[in-house]
Amino acid sequence: MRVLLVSANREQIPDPVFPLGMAYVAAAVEASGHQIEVADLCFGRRPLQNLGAQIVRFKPDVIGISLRNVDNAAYPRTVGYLALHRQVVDVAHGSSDAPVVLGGSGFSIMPLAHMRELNGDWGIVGEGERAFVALLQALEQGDDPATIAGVIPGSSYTASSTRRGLPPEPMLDWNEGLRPLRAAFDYPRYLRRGGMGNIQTKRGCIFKCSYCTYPLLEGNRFRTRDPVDVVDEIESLQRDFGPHPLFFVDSILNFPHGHVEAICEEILSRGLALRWSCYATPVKLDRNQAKLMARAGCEGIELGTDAVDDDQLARLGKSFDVATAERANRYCLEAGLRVCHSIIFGAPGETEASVRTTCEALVRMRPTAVIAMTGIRLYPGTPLSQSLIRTGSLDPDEIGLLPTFYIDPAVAEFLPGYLLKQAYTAGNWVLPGLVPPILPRTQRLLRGLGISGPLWRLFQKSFMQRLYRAHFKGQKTSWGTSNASRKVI
Ligand code: B12
Ligand code: SF4
Repeated sequence: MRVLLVSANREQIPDPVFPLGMAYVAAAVEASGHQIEVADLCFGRRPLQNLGAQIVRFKPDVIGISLRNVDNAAYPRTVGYLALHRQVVDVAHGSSDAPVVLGGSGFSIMPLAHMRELNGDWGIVGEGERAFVALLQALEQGDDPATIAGVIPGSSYTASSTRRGLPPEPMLDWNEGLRPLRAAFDYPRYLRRGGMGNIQTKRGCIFKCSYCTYPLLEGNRFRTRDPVDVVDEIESLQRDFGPHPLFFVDSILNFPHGHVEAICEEILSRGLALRWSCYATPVKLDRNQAKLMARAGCEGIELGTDAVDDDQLARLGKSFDVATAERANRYCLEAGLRVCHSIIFGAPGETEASVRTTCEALVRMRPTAVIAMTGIRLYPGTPLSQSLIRTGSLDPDEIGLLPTFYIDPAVAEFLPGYLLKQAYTAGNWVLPGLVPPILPRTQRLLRGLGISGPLWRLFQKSFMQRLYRAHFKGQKTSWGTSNASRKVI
């Protein structure tokens, strides 16, 4: 079959992100003998016109569309991507009769709402490598794709026939050795535009943080990849595209204990000079781990700390306490790693006192940077949403494509002013929903100077204070729709 895969993401803040998930799906589709083309809409001025022309020329039998982001999950300056996604699907339908299959992380968080809003013919929830290939096979053979695990039908679905045999296991088996088909994309363009190369060493997360979608998207157990295979891929990336910074896209790279250690040892044994960064948990982050990561080229980690107050950590379902977070922070700084803490203010139970406790601890810990969210974007199926629904505080219909945020009423008024003051005084904070982290023109300037990798590692107090004093109202900060309508509970 002729299969066109479309990556709809045009967001370039904080940097353009290479569509790794779609590159995995492309590899699986090509390996199963289909003819593929990709349309990556990230760059260029006329993505929709180009897409239409490509569809007319290529005449695909099936069009798969990857929807990565729903919105920027930031309050109150929310940016949504639904309008762009609608245009992309409309172009696909308008240029061809081929069935449109929706997938990707953004889609998978709210598949039914996306199917309703975007009029897809089929949707694939979760990992696409196996389910999409099985769907193509079913379409080719006239079987009913709706019986495949992970596949959901669109509104025009009428059962045609019944598939024989068991549905395939929807999860990828790393032992198959599948590698993302980067060659089908303009990977170097992402690097030129300041993006990082990306690589995945495992899927899943065993933790149960109250608001988090990652276990829902990737599964609630870790499926780790052979460290030798990971470093083989890293080595070929650096050879094929020249030295460039990498981001490990794992939910958390440093857990389970031993996995990142094995990857670092392999990097060191091959003498690779790398620059990389990752998400990490304070859990079991010890001195040795921090030192080893630094020696293997880690230049910064983003710790999912969320709060530095024991009661608040417990309420957020975190699996560590303040002492562990402070120790992890210290070990990383001692090892020469830059540390950015992700913090969420306004979760249930937050009080002015707990906000102050977290802020004071962050001053004491002297991290490189802090990314602080005001309120929590609610997603279906997370422990937090389920508990708010159980207690009658939230109607399930309120969680949708137009974001609903939870901010504890006890701090709703207090937070914005207080956080802005904290950020201004500290000079190393990003407040994504209150102050745009970076304006596109500044980003272009920095990237034009050859600066890549996470920008938070470069924060200077004087620059950040100028940023906070500037007037942002009305400025376009992203490719999405600014101030997408939203609700707060
Ligand atoms: C790593 C990461 C980042 C890194 C990326 C670094 C890099 N260079 O790669 C950074 C920090 C830059 C980042 C930024 C942002 N991110 Co982010 N990120 C992630 C994370 C943890 C992993 C993404 C990833 O690469 N996964 C690995 C690949 C292999 O998986 P995948 O993309 O899901 O693809 C699989 C399936 O989805 C499916 N699939 C994908 N495409 C297709 C297509 C078809 C046709 C089919 C059938 C299937 C299919 O099959 C794939 C293979 O199994 C996810 C959370 C998660 N666990 O998924 C959030 C996530 C994608 N991010 C999210 C968001 C919101 C953002 C930001 C908007 C945040 C912000 N305010 O700045 C920005 C946007 C940046 C941009 N330019 O788009 C959200 C998106 C959903 C939402 N809420 O809108 C997620 C899901 C986290 C969440 N909150 O739930 N992110
Ligand atoms: S916040 Fe991090 S540790 Fe917690 S469930 Fe999500 S990915 Fe896992």
